[in-house]
Amino acid sequence: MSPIVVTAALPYSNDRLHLGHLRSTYIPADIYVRFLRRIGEDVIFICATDEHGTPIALRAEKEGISPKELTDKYHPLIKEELMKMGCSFDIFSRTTEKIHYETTQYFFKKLLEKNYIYEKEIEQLKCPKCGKFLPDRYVEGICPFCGFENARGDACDLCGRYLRPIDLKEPKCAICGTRPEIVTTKHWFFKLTIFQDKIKKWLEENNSIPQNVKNYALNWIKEGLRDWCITRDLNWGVPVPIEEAKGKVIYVWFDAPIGYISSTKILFINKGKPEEWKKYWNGKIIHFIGKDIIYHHAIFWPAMLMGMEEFHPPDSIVAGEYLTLENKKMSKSRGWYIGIDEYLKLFDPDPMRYYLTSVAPLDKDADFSIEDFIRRYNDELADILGNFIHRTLTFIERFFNSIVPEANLLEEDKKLLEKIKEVQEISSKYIKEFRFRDALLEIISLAHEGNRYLNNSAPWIKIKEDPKRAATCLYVCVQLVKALASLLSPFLPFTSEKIWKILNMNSNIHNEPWDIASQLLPSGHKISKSYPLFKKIKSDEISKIRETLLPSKKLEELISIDEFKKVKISIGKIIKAEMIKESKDLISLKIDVGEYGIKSCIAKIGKYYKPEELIGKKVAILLNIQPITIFNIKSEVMLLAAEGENKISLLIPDKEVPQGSDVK
Ligand code: B3M
Ligand code: ZN
Repeated sequence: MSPIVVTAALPYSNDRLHLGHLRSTYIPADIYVRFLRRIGEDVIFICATDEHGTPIALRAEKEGISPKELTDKYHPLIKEELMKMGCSFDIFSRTTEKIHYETTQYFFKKLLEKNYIYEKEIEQLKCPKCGKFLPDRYVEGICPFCGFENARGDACDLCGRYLRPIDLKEPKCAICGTRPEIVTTKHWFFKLTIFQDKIKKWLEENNSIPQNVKNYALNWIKEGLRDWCITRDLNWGVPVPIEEAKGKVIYVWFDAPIGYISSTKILFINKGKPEEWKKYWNGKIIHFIGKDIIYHHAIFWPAMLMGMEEFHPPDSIVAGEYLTLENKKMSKSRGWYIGIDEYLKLFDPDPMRYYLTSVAPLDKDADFSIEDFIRRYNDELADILGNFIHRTLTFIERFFNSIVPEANLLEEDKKLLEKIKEVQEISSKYIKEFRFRDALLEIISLAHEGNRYLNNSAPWIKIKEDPKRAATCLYVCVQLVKALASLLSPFLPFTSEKIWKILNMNSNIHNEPWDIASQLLPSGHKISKSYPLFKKIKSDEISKIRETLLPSKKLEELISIDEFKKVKISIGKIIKAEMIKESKDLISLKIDVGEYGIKSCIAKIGKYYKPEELIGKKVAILLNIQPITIFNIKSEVMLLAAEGENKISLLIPDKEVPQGSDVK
């Protein structure tokens, strides 16, 4: 049995985490590890906070504190909220540990000795106003690949590509907004290019790397890799361990993944076995990450490991796709997200673990909506799972004095008991394939079947006419309850412990072998008192939940009714529409606004509407706006539209009204 290291991406220690992080990375990783432990694998689960780099330096600078003060503040908060969600790390360390610095410098020196690192004069951005170099996130601008307007100097959030600050179009200093100038300095580069073929081969031949990760990475390789600048002019980070590089630090994306190794070292130093970490890094390595950092884990990191020679590239990289909130992209800066701490004020961890796992497969985007969360909490957790368990156990309490009754199994009973074993096997197969949703649905199907069986067998009626049949039914049901407690343990660890306790099992379910699910509870076993596991959410509680969880947009300034009356909005009919050729997405319109006349209008909707489909539409327009001229065409009115995520929708009256109708 080969030892296994499972890692979860190291969160930057500059902010609290939200549901998106849980969904993409931490819950899947935790499910996987809890499962491996139960099947008896020798696994360690590693995480830490990532404490270097411009995300930290920048935020500290904005708050007027030192980077270390900032990370000291967030490390314990992040650790606590992940632990509260049930993440069962063996260690949650920090990249500011001494061992981490030493390990990172060791990597640098060894790769330098092997000639995989070389130095080169390069052009860099410097802010003339701040007088500072602008590495990575110190610059913002337009992505040269996809045109995304808020790309950062190290990566584009939209297309996921890794960037250099000088690649950005229209760069701006992130601190003061000044346009930076270009200067030359010396930096150190990792020869990524010579690993290109090796990485390609490794990706193509490795069947346990999920397809989404492979596709992204192989596409980037097709575009061609570039050598990678791994030093920065910054005073926060691991110092470059050579004399000529005084004052420079190692790039955060070089040191962060090494954090997986340094944290493993610390784990075993703490256990008093300082050499033991090697055994694990010679075993299987599985990284859980969010999709935005595939490049770093599937390209940079394997190349570093290959270059070191004493390590091998990861065995798998599991990347969770994005989670939207009410169908809009989550964004910390715009305040549109649900923090873990906010969620935990209202609910236990398990309902969220359940929702985030079952909402969509990990390699597909998913959405969190409060309505859906409450519906699934009530319908699936309370009505199906919770109810089945509670009913079974209270019937046993009531009719059989809390003692598991004797059974005379008929064919249908045996069939249902066999189902336990099937689910135990298939869910195990799915978890091994990182198909956590499929596994969970299989397990929950046991509760569905249990409910159906319980309703059909109606032991509360049978207890009078055919008590033996009632006994058999409840015997079968309690076996399902036990199976559920066991099989759910990776997914809903707290609920599973509760059920295990109610079943009056003395052991810790998390230490029991996976196949205990199908070992039958003997007749005569006494159970403890049951209680409802999930309290149903009532409809009058919903608005409070919404208010607590969902950020609401703050209105800056209120206006009076008289001010609003100055605004003239009317309905107009589009009678002419053509693309403005010189532009990418501007459409020139003529709009008939009844008694207000025919108005010209330029609308930036070419990405979403074709000119021909606009003709004849009645739309809302703002009439009394100051006219402007674009491409020599006058625009007298403004087209009103609702703006969604990558979507624009014109406002069209619900009932037929003549053009020129006022909107009030
Ligand atoms: N600190 C977090 C992120 O970019 C980054 C992960 C490091 S994993 C080695 O989301
Ligand atoms: Zn500046």
